[in-house]
Amino acid sequence: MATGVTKPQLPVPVVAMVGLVSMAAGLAVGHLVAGFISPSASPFFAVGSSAVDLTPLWLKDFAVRTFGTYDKAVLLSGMAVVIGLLGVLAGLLSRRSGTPGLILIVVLGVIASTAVVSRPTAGPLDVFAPLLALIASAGLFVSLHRLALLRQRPTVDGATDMSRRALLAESAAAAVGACIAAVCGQLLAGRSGTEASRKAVGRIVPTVPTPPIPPLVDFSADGSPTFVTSNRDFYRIDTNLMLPQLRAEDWRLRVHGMVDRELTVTWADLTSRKLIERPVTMTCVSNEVGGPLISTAYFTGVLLADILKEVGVQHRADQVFTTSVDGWTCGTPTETLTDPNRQAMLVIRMNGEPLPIEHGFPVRMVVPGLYGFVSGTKWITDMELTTFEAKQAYWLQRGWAQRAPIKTMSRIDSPAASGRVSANTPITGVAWAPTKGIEKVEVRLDHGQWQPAELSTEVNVDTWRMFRLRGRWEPGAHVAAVRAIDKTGYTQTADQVPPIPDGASGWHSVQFTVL
Ligand SMILES: Nc1nc2c(c(=O)[nH]1)N[C@H]1C(S)=C(S)[C@@H](COP(=O)(O)O)O[C@H]1N2
Ligand SMILES: [Mo]
Repeated sequence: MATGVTKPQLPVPVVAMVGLVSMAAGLAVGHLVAGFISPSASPFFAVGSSAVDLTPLWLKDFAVRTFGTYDKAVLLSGMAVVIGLLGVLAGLLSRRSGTPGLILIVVLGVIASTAVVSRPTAGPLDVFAPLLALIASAGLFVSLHRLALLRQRPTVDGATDMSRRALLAESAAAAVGACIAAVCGQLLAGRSGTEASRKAVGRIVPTVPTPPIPPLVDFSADGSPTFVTSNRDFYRIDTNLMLPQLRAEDWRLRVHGMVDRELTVTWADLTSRKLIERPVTMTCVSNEVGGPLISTAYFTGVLLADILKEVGVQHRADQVFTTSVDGWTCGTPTETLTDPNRQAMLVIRMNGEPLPIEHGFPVRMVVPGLYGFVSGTKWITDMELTTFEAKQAYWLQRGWAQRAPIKTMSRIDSPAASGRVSANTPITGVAWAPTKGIEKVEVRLDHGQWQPAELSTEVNVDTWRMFRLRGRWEPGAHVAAVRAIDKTGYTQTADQVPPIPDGASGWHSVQFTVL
């Protein structure tokens, strides 16, 4: 077909590079500007956070199941690849004229700006980060594209070579500049002084001395978890791509809504109150049968029952609706938090040190017996007494349950799945039924009789308990299953229930081979 070819087509590698470099430079500029304004204004992270919030249930479930706690790294890398490809696409659309690529960049810039301004914590200045990102990206694209066209123009002298060199030089400079900008943005975002504030908190001593850990609380020598999970190994689940930065001295908790007297708690106020310390087992509703999302720590804090008594809860307020500094929300039954036997806490210390930032520094909630998504608000800043009818929390809006007590469950830790062990290797693991307590654990080998396992010392009913079954197993392949019986008399059933909407259940079993 003979159309009058007026403009030459730019080569694919050239336009791909132009698009990619422009896109990367824009994102980096946005990240740098966000470093000055607020880390959550970074277009890259804002788009990622919006993606997390918009992720459909099945996909989130798949991501956690497949990538576990690496799901964030996977999301961020995936985003980087997709954005890179969009940059390449902007280039490929612009082999003749730069207009289509420019339009794509503007559209993406508008999407990123929308993501930034619709973050729950967005400030009025935040929009400048994506806006300057858009200007940088579009400007660079136009400029590089013009150089590329110049380079293409047929000339007899050395002009082609010169514009080729100019194009390469400008692209390289932009790429290097982008890297520097991104790194600087990252450094600026981390300069908030939160870690310094955490160090400065110093020693927090419980008002009420903690009983020492009794002997024989675990069978870790035989492969069960240790009774206390170190802060480093404690599972972590949240929607945050960047950790919220909140200094203890800036922290405030407003307790309001259906109360007789509103209250604002400061760090100094909180730490001058009666501080109790006790071990609590926490677990995530997303934990699969046999999964790792369960840990135990000594938590120090103020009883929520005391605070709620002080504000005077009105009787219709059946929900305590808490919000963290990044806008995540959580709904907890009021009756659970006011129950004096429950010992729900505002926590400031974990295993003897100030809360690690990723576990909610400076203050979080811990409620024995409830899954984290309905009780464990980290970086907590707001507590509203309201009704379940009036307000829906983050995960409830996404299809998870409104009320979610932790189910009685057990897990085999040793032998490991498909493990190859010697004939006298004990079968050990952990069982939990927070607020109820574990009465008995039974293990079954090769679909035989259920046999009672030995139990570790109970520390309190809110913590997990280890089990161990000793024996001599025949050489060859075996399958072991476990079930727990709690102190209400309930025995775990074989029904395999998936985590959605209120927690997985079913017997955990492992196959292993005796050598
Ligand atoms: N601010 C905030 N708090 C949160 C979450 C969150 O996404 N954001 N996730 C909750 C969930 S689902 C769980 S299981 C617990 C996990 O606490 P951890 O990370 O300290 O183990 O925190 C809860 N608190
Ligand atoms: Mo969770």
